[in-house]
Amino acid sequence: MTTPDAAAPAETAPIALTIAGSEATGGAGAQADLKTFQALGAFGIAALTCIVSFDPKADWGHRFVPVDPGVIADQLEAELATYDIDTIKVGMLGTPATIETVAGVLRQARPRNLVLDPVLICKGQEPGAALDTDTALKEQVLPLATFVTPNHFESMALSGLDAIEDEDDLVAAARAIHERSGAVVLAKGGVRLAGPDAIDVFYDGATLEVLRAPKVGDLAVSGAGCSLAAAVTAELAKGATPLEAARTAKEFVREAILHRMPSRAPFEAVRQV
Ligand code: PXL
Repeated sequence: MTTPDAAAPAETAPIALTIAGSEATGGAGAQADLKTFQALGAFGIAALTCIVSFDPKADWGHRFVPVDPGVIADQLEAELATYDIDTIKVGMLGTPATIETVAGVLRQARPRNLVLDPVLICKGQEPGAALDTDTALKEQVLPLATFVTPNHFESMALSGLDAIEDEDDLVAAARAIHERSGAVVLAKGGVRLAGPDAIDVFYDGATLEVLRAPKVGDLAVSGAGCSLAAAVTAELAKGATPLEAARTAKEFVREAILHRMPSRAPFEAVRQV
């Protein structure tokens, strides 16, 4: 970075807002999003929707505390008043009340790019509550999304397919999710599909591209999905096309997995470089 001239007017930068949960240990959630935005040269902003704290006394399960919807609305009010924001990522929302609040703000704000990482189930939530949350997310937020990044499980839930076992299935899921939502889809196979490569399927209604990279290992790394969607968001904020954004994001996350952070938890976390 060059040092700006002290007397010159301040120069603006691409802005990326994430509406997401805090994952206290810094692997996933808003922390991963902000690190990704910074690494890719976007000015990062976050509205926190919930606080997740793993419980080392209980098999590292998720403790989940929602942020009061009024406080979520306050954060978004401050952010939208401070900057012109046209690129937003939505991560974990967590409750129907949060979804109601966030969807209401997004319907007003109408960002040019709305990247939805459709986090459907978080361990630590009651199954009944999770079902309500999933329905609300599909009904209220998915129709607003311009780009959606479902993982293996979420691709089944959003496409209605019973099983996704290979590349052809993932392509069918990506097509079905596009038909349903109208959004650009980047469906992630990750370590869930057999074979030497981690594959993701990009489909925007016209272009279908299977993105491939050699698997780094056979274990899922915490924060990979959050960072992929955040990298897409940063690239869109910088003016990339959706396909360029997807390609850059895949490469960025592969690097973050290669540089993963070891810990005492039973999983490693991505490290954005
Ligand atoms: O990786 C999904 C995810 C997203 N957001 C938050 C999380 C997690 C998983 O732990 O805690 C806040």
